[in-house]
Amino acid sequence: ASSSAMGDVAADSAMDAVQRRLMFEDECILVDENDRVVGHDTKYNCHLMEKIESENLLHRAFSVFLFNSKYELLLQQRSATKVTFPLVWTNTCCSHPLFRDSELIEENALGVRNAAQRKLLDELGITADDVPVDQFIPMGRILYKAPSDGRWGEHELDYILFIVRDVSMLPNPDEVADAKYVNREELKEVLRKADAGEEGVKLSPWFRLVVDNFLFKWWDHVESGTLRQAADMKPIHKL
Ligand code: DMA
Ligand code: MN
Repeated sequence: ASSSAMGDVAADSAMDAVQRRLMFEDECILVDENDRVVGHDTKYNCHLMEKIESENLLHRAFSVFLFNSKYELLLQQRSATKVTFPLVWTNTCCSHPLFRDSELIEENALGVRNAAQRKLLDELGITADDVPVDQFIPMGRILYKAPSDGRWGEHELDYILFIVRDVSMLPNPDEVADAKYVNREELKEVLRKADAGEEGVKLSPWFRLVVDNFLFKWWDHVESGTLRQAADMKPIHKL
């Protein structure tokens, strides 16, 4: 046990300083499989695969899909310094609502929408007036588990939020290596390259789950302005 503890200390001190701070400062919301709040724990503990398995830790998260007025989807490539899933391509912005009053509000997923607004600014420099909280449409909830490299991984109850807005952005290099808008054909090309194992085109597991289960049908509703009719927050899809 002591040698593995030493290994962990060495690994933690190699962690990027910005990401390490977030690992200990961010207090995630623990939920059960029905999305009822059961407690809270550090982002660090919530993403250690060993803890996820031994204590069955499940935490609440969100994934934003932002479309511009040409109905193109904004993708981001995670920075090389992210502890989990570095350099993978994924949806616009992902993170966690924190264990604080403003982000625990359950009515119409307001807490999650508040967190999404906070992280769009932090990760992409998109200001709150460009993404008003009432413009996020909670489309559904998924539950999934996915290992990253080594000790880390995800086990999340993830709220899928769509928003259609033209925005200005200034990506934060601590979080984001690259960002680009894609139309459906361009996304399909990205998927094809990822499936072929092409260098530099790895996708996050949660993005892939949403792509394979929901994205293209919801994209139709983006284009026809009928997203609110397509939303269904009642089921929790175990993927
Ligand atoms: C966590 O995202 C949320 C999902 C849906 C994977 P993240 O690792 O980007 O979190 P953070 O931005 O807080 O580091
Ligand atoms: Mn997480």
